[in-house]
Amino acid sequence: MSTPTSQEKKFTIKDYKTASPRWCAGCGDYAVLVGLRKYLSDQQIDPSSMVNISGIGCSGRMPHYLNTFGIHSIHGRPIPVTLGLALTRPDLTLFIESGDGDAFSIGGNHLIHGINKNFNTVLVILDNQIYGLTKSQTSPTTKTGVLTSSEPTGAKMEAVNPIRFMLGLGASFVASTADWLSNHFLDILKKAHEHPGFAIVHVSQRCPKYNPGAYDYKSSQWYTFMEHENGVPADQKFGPDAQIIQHDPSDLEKAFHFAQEPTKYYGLFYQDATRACYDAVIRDQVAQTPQKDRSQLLDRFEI
Ligand SMILES: Cc1ncc(C[n+]2csc(CCOP(=O)(O)OP(=O)(O)O)c2C)c(N)n1
Ligand code: SF4
Ligand SMILES: [Mg+2]
Repeated sequence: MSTPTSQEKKFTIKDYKTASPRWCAGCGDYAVLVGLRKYLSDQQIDPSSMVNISGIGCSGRMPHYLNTFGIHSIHGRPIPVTLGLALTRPDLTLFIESGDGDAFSIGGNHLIHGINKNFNTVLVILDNQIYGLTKSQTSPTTKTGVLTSSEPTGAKMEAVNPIRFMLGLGASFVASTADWLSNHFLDILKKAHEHPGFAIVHVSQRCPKYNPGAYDYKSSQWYTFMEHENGVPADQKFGPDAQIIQHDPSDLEKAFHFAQEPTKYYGLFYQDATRACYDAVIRDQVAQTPQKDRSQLLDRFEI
């Protein structure tokens, strides 16, 4: 996918804008929204050929602020809603915006099957390590000891490791970035969009209102960029201060290794672009089954 020059651009960032967002001041969701609008304009995605699908949460408001088609669906359910679209409308660009609660709590079941079916979409998970919209309950990624409204004496359990979890489920694409790494976010999004299958972009997202200590976005000592010729470069703005290592995204064992380290890694953990995609498989099957034979497919079953 080559990026159009400014003379070739039909859609400007303004074309992707709608209502003014209603997030708290300093919320990382703003940066993600700006990044998404910039990406769509960079790639000249026709707003009428795109659907943004979300669940419920502060993150779930994202489709309201993008001038594309959008579905603000049910808590935890953006993945099955998107699968329906992927099966029937392969001509559309489908992006999902989900939260840590939406993706790993109530939507955890659907995440298993989205990953397993490997259908074509980009899933952006905005992880602020808290339930933001419902005012500060512990989420699966809340760190031990953080004071939340459901555990006012501090979260008791060890947080779910989202990268390890998704690699363990067999995801064909897992990348990690942060809302304040604007260039890196765009590079990761492009790589995810080019991926044939279920591409997961995990975003460290600031929630100054209910989880201000989750990410120290002012320093870069605690994270490391993973670079590779088949991955994405470190963010140039932060690269000089941050650690950078080489990681081949085809190496699943190393991906697990980095996912488990206490250091936070940003970059492409893993990609396998050779796997079958459920939506394409089903469409092929339908195309190869003559209309007259379709009604007989169930004849061998006693139902
Ligand atoms: C079926 C159902 N259960 C619970 C809720 C209440 N609820 C709304 S958003 C939310 C958590 C959202 O957390 P997260 O996905 O992390 O999003 P954030 O607000 O942090 O972006 C919950 C529990 C709901 N709306 N629907
Ligand atoms: S509660 Fe947190 S995630 Fe929600 S809008 Fe406010 S800062 Fe953003
Ligand atoms: Mg959250």
